[in-house]
This record gives sequence, C-alpha cells and structure tokens, in this order.
Amino acid sequence: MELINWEEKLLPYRQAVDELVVKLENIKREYETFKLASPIEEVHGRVKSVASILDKASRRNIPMENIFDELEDIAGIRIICRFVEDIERVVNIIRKRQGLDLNIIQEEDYVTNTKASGYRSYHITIRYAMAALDGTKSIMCEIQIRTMAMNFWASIEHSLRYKYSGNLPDTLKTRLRNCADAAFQLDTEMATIRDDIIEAKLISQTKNNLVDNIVKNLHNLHYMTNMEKVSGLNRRFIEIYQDGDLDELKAFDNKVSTIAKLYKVEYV
Ligand code: 0O2
Repeated sequence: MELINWEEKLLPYRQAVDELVVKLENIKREYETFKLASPIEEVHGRVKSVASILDKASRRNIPMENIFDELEDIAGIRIICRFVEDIERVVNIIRKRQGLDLNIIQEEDYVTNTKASGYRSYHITIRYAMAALDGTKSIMCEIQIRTMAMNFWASIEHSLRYKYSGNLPDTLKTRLRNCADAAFQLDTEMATIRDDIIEAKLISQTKNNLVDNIVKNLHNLHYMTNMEKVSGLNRRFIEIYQDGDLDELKAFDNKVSTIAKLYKVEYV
C-alpha cells in the first residue's frame, strides 16, 4: 500500500477548519456589533490527530484507501451556545449557506434523540468548498453544535472514555448518564431566566464599550490639554464607575466625547 503523506493530506482540512472558524466568528461579531444576542458563544476547530483517524477507521472497518472519502469528521468544528434554543438558530444559519460555500450531507439531532451515553449535541456533516490554489476544494467536515452545559459533560465523558479505553464500568456509565440529565436540567432552568441573562450581558457589554470610549478619549486628551483638567476628568470617571450608574456613565461619555471633539482628538 502507498505510504500516506499525512502532512500533505491533512493540509486542506486544516485550511477548511481555519476558514470556517473565521466565518463563524465573524457571524458572532456581526451580532455583537448590532447589539443583538448572538446564538454563537464560542467557535472551536480541530483536525483529527492521525492516531484518532486510524483508531476510528479501524473501529468502523474503513480501508486505508477510503479514509479520506468516508471519515466525515477529520475536519471538525464545534459551536458552543448559551441556550438550547440557540442550537436551532445556529442550525438555521448553517442551512442558509446551503449551495453557497457548503452542502449539507447529513444532520443528526442528538439533542432530541439523546445517545444512550447521555450525549447531547446537534451534528451537521457538510462538504465545504475551501479556497485552494486551483479554485475550490471540497472538504468533508462535521459541525457539532451544543450548549455550554452539554459541552462540559461531553468533554468530561470523552476524557473518561480514554482513561477506560472505551470500556466504562457500568456504575460510571449510570453516574455519567445522571450527570447528563442534570446538565440538561440546568439548560432548561437557564432558558426560563434567559431574558434576564441576556439583559445582564447587554448591560455589561454597553458598560465595557462606554469605559473603552472614555479611556481612549481621556488618553488622547492628555496630549492636547492641560494635565490638571484631564486629571479632574479621570477622578470623576473613577467616581462614576464606582457608583455603577449606567446613565451617569453614558452622560460622562458624551461629555468627554464633546471635549475630545473640541480638541479634534475624539475616539470613534
Ligand atoms: P472525537 O475524538 O471527539 O473526534 P456512533 O458510534 O456511530 O454512534 P460515530 O460514528 O463516531 O458514533 O458518529 P457520531 O455519532 O456522529 O459521533 C461523532 C462524534 O460525536 C464523536 O467523534 C464525538 O466527538 C461525538 N460523540 C458522539 N457520541 C459521543 C458520546 O457518547 N460522548 C462524547 N463525549 N462524544 C460523543 P469521535 O471520533 O468519537 O471522537
């Protein structure tokens, strides 16, 4: 059998993963820019290790020459959401790209159809048209979409599988299954207080943006006006920040922006 040049074979998979991560992170950034609640919390990508590829091929009786045609998760993307209902929103975002830069081969809903292990996640296998030297290259990739709680459970269970080489003792299996249900219970509870959580996140984002603006404007003003005036503004900023009143912080941001405008050093 021909020797596989793994480095060369896996290169397009690495590129596909990098491209997809950037695209999905940009979608997240778009939501944030428009101050909308993003269904995407984190995006991770990985190319399966050679050992893992060989293990899985042998588990599934895939001959070496078919590995790259049959193994659907050599390239893998994981999208982490805050809430269970965000999973569907992400699925729809991916479905909308159908025929553009990807084609969906298969969808597996392990959120509704929980695996016997307790595993929950939504899987979408795609063929992704990756930018290549001679145009595009079609790369198979598995996208896993799950909540933070589902991810926490899956990563712990995954490590244990390695420790026990896939043969988990029955008592541990039961405990893990109970943990999976508890994690899902947490997801369900969190969904009921979703609006409050989203509002808290928005407030904290707004506060961070205001602080960024104020600090940058004060910094620029240092170079343009007398130190005493800027020190006074700095002191007032700290007082307002410590008081924690968002309206006062907004008003102060306006005031500092107006002064920065006068000196033509406004940060925008
Ligand atoms: P890795 O190291 O994460 O890449 P099957 O045995 O047919 O049910 P199959 O064929 O692996 O499962 O396909 P499936 O169900 O789509 O699973 C693909 C990937 O989903 C797995 O890849 C895991 O990442 C994840 N997964 C599926 N089931 C479980 C589970 O019970 N526990 C955890 N922690 N993850 C799971 P790999 O190659 O197994 O692992």
